[in-house]
Amino acid sequence: MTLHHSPTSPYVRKVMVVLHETGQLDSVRLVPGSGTPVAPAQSLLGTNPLGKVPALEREDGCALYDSRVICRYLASLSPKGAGLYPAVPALWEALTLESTADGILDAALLMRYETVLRAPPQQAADWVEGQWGKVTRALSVLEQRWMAHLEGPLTIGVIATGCALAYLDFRFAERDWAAQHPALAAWSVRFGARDSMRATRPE
Ligand code: GSH
Repeated sequence: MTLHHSPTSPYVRKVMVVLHETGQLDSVRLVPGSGTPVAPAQSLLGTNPLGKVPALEREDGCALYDSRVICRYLASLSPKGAGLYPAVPALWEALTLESTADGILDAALLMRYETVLRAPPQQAADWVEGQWGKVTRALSVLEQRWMAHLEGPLTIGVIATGCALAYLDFRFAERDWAAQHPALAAWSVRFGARDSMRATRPE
């Protein structure tokens, strides 16, 4: 299989962590696919018309895209992947946690694009702060409602949360989210020590 990849994409990192945790690293060839909405990677568009990484070309030539689809597919290929998607009703918990973490990433990425792709006079500060409001509300809910799940067995929701918090550290360190969310921050440090997270840390 071929994975269109970017070393700094947190969505790609979700996929890479799943590959590590399920022992499937050797089954995937990585090809560079970094791009932006204004400069998509041309090599990627034949696989994902949306121009986003991650995108996976399966052995049979079919394309899968969106990290949620790819992670679930890869987990289905390995006995070690079963626990990442527990049986219902726990499945709904894991998927909702993944959606919360991905929502943090969606808001954070919009903030990032606003500041790196637009000239300062075009940047909308209230819109950026509106995105950060989504992030901080979600962080509060993670800390109030989801710590037991995060401390439990590894699920796709746990992996997505680890990748989302690490992305905030990577791109928005100056916002110091950890100061307001100490329990979540302590969990993030512990989760970041896993081999799969250490091996996928962006430079
Ligand atoms: N929902 C998608 C997923 O979970 O895979 C989001 C993927 C995404 O936005 N990837 C970014 C990208 O490729 C890199 S972090 N952006 C290029 C673009 O939006 O054109």
